[in-house]
Amino acid sequence: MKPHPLFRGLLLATALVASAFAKPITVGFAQTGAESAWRTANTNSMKSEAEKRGITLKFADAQGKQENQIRAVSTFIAQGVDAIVIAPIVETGWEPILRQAKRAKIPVIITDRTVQVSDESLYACFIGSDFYTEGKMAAEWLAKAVNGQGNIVELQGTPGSAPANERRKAFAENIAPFPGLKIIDSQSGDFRRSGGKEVMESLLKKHGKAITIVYAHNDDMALGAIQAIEEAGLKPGKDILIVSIDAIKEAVQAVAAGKLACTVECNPLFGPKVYDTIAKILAGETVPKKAFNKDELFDATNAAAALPSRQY
Ligand code: GYE
Repeated sequence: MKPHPLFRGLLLATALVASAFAKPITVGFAQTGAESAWRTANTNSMKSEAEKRGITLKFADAQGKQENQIRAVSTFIAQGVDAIVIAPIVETGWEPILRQAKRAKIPVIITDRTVQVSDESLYACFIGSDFYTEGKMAAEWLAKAVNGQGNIVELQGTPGSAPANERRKAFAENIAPFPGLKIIDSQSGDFRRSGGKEVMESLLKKHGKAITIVYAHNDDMALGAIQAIEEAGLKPGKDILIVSIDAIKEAVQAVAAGKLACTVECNPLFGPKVYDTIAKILAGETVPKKAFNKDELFDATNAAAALPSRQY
């Protein structure tokens, strides 16, 4: 039976009053830094969604240093924020500060990168991508595209970070069945465009034409490597095939232009999901311990068509 219109009006008014009186919340966000276009998109998603929802966001840029992140979390605890969000630069070293947050009864949401802790109750939940699956998708796509043959150089992300660890492991394990595919060198470009370019320059000097494939742990390093390859007088996409991860718009453009062979998506736009989850936790609801975003892959077959709707 439909409720009487008057009753419906009353319900609506009650809901409005309740939301107007709901205490605005404060969230502390310890971000890694601003190393890549992926990171900028992630920061924007967290900031703009907080603004939309009237949430006070205390934002700390750790400039790539874990000690800065730990200090920021410690300040958030002292300020008594309602929830803390961390995008952990590296996987280890988090237990003491997480224990402090737990003692202060402030829920911690780990986003983007996972942590290694002996006690999973030290954080409320994880929201981000499945880095192992991304590395596996890149390896499987590559093995097929090059028929299991080639000399690979790997551009690693930040040492000790979950995406570098997982993307490295997944790729190695999934090219293992192809003895003709070899990783001849592997170095870190720290997820930066400048890092990818510098490392690629030195790898080209060291290995010359032996390199037939580049596997970059993110698009920024792949785009830097493309610059280095072009400056060395070689053709990306022809002389050297490049695969990477993130699917930032510029990389999907490079795929459409034939310079980048494929990019596996890693969606950074999870601000809405983070705040939905915080609202549930603060309301006493249980949330899944780990929630992974669904990611796809862009290559020559779908990059151009995907471009108009890419949001980062
Ligand atoms: O792939 C890279 C960024 O942690 C998933 O960090 C993130 C990675 C992303 O700098 O571009």
